[in-house]
Amino acid sequence: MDSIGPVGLGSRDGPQGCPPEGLPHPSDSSKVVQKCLQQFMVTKAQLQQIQDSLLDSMEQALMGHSGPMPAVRMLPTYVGSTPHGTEQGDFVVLELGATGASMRVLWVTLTGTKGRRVQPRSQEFVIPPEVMLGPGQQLFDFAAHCLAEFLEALPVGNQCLPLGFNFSFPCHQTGLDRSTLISWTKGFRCSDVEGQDVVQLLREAIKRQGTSNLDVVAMVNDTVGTMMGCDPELGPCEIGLVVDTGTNACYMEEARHVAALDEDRGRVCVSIEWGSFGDDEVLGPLLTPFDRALDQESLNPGAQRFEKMIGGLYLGELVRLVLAHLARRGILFGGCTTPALLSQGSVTLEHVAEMEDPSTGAARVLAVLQNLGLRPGPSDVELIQHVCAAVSTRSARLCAAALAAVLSRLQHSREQHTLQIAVATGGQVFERHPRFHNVLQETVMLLAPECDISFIPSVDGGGQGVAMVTAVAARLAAHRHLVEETLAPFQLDQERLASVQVQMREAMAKGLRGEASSLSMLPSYVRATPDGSERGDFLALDLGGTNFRVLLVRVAAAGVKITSQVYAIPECVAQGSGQQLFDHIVDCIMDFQQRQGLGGQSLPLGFTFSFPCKQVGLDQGILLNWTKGFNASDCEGHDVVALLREAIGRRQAVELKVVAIVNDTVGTMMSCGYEDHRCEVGLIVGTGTNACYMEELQNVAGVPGDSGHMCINMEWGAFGDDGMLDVPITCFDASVDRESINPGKQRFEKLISGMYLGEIVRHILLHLNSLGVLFRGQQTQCLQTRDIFKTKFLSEIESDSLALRQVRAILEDLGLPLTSDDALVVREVCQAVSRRAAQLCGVGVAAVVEKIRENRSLEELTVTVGVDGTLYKLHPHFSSLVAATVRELAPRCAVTFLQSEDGSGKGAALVTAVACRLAQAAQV
Ligand code: 0WK
Ligand code: BGC
Ligand code: BGC
Repeated sequence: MDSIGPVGLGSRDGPQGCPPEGLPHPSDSSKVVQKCLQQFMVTKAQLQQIQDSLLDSMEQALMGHSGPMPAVRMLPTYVGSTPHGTEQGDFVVLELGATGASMRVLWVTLTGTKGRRVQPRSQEFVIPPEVMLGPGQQLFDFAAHCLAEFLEALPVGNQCLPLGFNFSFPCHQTGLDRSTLISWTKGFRCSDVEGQDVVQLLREAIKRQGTSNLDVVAMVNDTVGTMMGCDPELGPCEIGLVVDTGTNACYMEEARHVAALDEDRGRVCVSIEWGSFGDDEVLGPLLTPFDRALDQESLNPGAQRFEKMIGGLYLGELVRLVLAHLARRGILFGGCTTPALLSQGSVTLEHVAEMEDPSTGAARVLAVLQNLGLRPGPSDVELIQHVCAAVSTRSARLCAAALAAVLSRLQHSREQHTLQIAVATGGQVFERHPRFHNVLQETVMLLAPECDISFIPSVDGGGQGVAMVTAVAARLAAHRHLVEETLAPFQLDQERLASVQVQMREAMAKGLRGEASSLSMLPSYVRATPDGSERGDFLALDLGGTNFRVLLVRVAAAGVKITSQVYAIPECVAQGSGQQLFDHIVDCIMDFQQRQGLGGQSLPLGFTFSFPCKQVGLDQGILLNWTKGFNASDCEGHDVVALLREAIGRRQAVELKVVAIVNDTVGTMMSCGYEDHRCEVGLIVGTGTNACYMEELQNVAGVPGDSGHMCINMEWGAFGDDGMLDVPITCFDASVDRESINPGKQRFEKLISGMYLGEIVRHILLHLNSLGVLFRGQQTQCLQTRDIFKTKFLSEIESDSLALRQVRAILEDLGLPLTSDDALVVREVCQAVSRRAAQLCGVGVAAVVEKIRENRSLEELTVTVGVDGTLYKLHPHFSSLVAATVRELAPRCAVTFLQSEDGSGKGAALVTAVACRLAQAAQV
C-alpha cells in the first residue's frame, strides 16, 4: 500500500498508461482488492467509538471547553423554536454553499396555514471556479447579481422583500443577522471573507448592485433550513441533517446547556459543524491512504477530515483514487490508467450514485469509465461497484455514528432514555444515492436501538425552512425597528444636553434675581458648611424620602453618633389633612423619645423637610407645593415649622425647640460637608430629585448682604414647568404626568426620579405589548396596574451581574408571560429610561458646578457633591452616567460625588448645631 501517494502519473505508465509487462497473478489481485476494500470497513465497535468521542467533543464545546482546534464547534444559531406554521409572507432565499459550485435563489411564499404550501419559485446559477476561489467581494457581487437577475423576472414592484441567506459554512452568530465566517469548507476559498460578517458583505454587495428592495434579515445554516423546512404535520423535526457536497447537522439543544448563551430556558438550535470532527486524530485509525491523499490535494489539508470521508464532494474522488490505485496494481482496466482517471474530480458523486444504482448501475459503470477513456472488463464493473459501495457505505455508517452521537446528546440533555424524534434530511447524497439513506437508517438503529427515529426528507432543500427562519427574523427585525423607534426620543445627544444646560443656567439666574422662573432658587439661610467645632445632642426629623426617620444625633469631638428609627407615612396620612400628618409626625417623635429614654429632655430639633419651601429664616419655611405623592391639605402656603409646633402643642409633647428646617439636599450637603469641606453641592436622586449649592450672597435677591455665601435650594424638580425644557416629552412621560397627583408640575423630576421611572417603563412596555412586540402581543393585565413596575426593578434588571434568566424571574413574578427576547427588550427599555434620567441629572450638576466656577472666576474648580437617594445609590449605572455627563458638560470642574452615609437627618442636626453655635456666640 505504501505506493499509493498523491495523484500523478507513475513512471511505469506506458502509452494509454498501460503497463509493458504481464498482469499480476489473480490470487494476489483478490487479496489486494480485499485488503483495499477492507480499509473502508468500519466495525460496530469503531462506530461506537466515534459516537462516544463525537458526543464527548460536543459536550466539551457546549460547555465552552474547546482545545486549540475544536473537534466540533457547536455554534448557536439564534433559532429558538421550531416553526409553528403561523409564519406568512413572501421571502427571498439565497442559497450559497450547500450544493457546491451553484447558487440558488428562491421566492418562497409562506401561507401561515398548516398544510398549505406554495411551491417556491427558484433559479440556479453556476458559480465560476474563479469566483469560488477569488476575492470575497467578487463572490458577493456575483450573488447580488444573481438576486437582481432572479427578481427582474418577477412582479416585485418596489415591495421590500425580507431575504434569508442560506450560507452553508461554519459561522459564529451573535444574532440572526450577525454572522462571522470561521473558515471556508468544501470547494470555496475566497479571500477577505473569513472573520468577516457575511450578512454585512451581502448587504454591501446588494447595495453596490443597486437592488434597493431586498432586506437581508437572517443568515441560516443549511442544516437549520432543512430542519425548519420539515412539514410541521410530519414533524416537527428537531434535528436537521445535511449530506450534500459537505455534511453537518443541527439540533434543538436545551438553552441552559449552551455556555455561550446567557439563557436558561427554552431550546436553541445548535449547528454542530461535525465536518471538522476528528482533527485531533480520533479518526486517525480509520483514515486510509486514499483519505490522506484526498486531504493533501484538497483546498484545506488537515481540516474537515470527517467531512472528507462523508461529503458528496469527496465520495467520487475517493472512488477515483481507489480505482487509480487498483489500475496501477494491474487489477483494474488491465493496469491501464488515463489522464482523466488520474485527474482530480473526474469522478463525481453523481457517477458513484449512478454506478451503484441496483438496476442501471452496471451500465452506468461502463458509460462513466468510458468517459474517462477506459474500457472496463466485465470483472472490472463488479469490482468498481464494490469500490463505490465500500466508499459510500463507510460514508453512511460514519454519518450514522455521528447522528447516533446527537441522539445520545438529546437523551442526556432531556434526561430521556427512549427518544422519539424526527430528523429532517437534505442534500444531494440523500437525494441521489440509492442506498445511502437505508445504510444510514440501519446503522443508526444498530447504534441507538432505544431511539424511535423518523427521517423526513426536506422537500425543497430547506428553502421553506430558511423562509421560516427569515419570517421569524423579519418579525424580530420589525420588532427591533419598533423598539428603536419607541426608544429613540430617550436618546439625548451632546448638543441637546448642552442646550438644556444653558436653559437651566438661564432659569437659575432668573430665579436668583427673583424673576419668574421654573427654578425657585430658594434661600435656605444656611450660610456656612460645618467647620467641625459643632457639639451637642440634637433631634432630627427626615421627611420626604422613601422613609420618614426620627434621629438622635450626638455631635462630639470624636465624631457624630446617630440613633434613628424609621416610621411609615401611610398614603392616607400623606394625602390626608395637614393636622393629621403633623400629629402623626409628633406621635413618631414621642415614640422615639420613649424608646431612646429621652423623656423630659428638650433637645434642639432640625427638621429635614424635603419639599419646596420658601424660607424666611432658618426656622421658618412656607410650603410652596407638595411633591412626590404628598398632598396633605392646609399645608401649602403655611409655615411648616409652625404646623409642627402646633402639633407638638396639641400633643402636649415635651417642648421641642425646632431650630432649623432644611431641605434634604441641604441636609445632605451639610452631612457630607462634615466629612469633606469641599462639599458645596447637595444632590438628591431618590423618590424625588433636587439640588442645592453654596451661592454668592450678592447674587441672591431678597436676602440682605452681599458678602459671604448662602445655600440655595434650587427645587430643580420643577425645571421646565414653564414649558422651557428642551427635552422631548414622550407620550409615555405625558401619561405619567397626566396620571400623577400634580399634572403639569415637577416636569424635570418626572423625567429623572424614582417615583416615576418605573411608571415610564410600564407605559413603554404597554405600548410595545400593544404593538405585538412584547409578550407575543397578549394583553397583560398586570401591566395595567399603576406602580406595579417598581423603579427598583430597573436597578435590578440593569445590573450586569444579573443574567437574563434572573431578569426573566423578576418579570415573571409580575405575572408577565415572557420570552427571552422579551426580557432583552425590557432591559433595553429600562436602560433607555434610566440613561436619560442620569444624563439630565448630570446636566443639572454641570450647570451648578459651572455656576460656582464662574461665580469665583476660576479656571478650574474642584468641588464635592454630596449625594443621597435610593435611585442614585442602588442603580448600577446611574452614578457613573451622571459623572460622565458632568465631565462632558463641565470639563473645567473636577467633581467628586460623595455618597452620604447617614442621610440628611445628620445634616439637619449639623445645621441646628451651627445655628446653636452662632446663637451662643451672639449671646456671649
Ligand atoms: C435619604 C435622606 C432623605 C432624602 C432621601 C431621598 O436622608 O432626606 O429625602 O434620602 O432618597 P429617597 O429615600 O427618596 O430614595
Ligand atoms: C459546512 C456546514 C454545512 C455543511 C453542509 C460544511 O462544510 O461547514 O456549515 O452545514 O457543509 O452543507
Ligand atoms: C422636592 C424637593 C426634594 C426632592 C428630593 C422634590 O420632590 O420638591 O424639595 O429635595 O424631592 O427629595
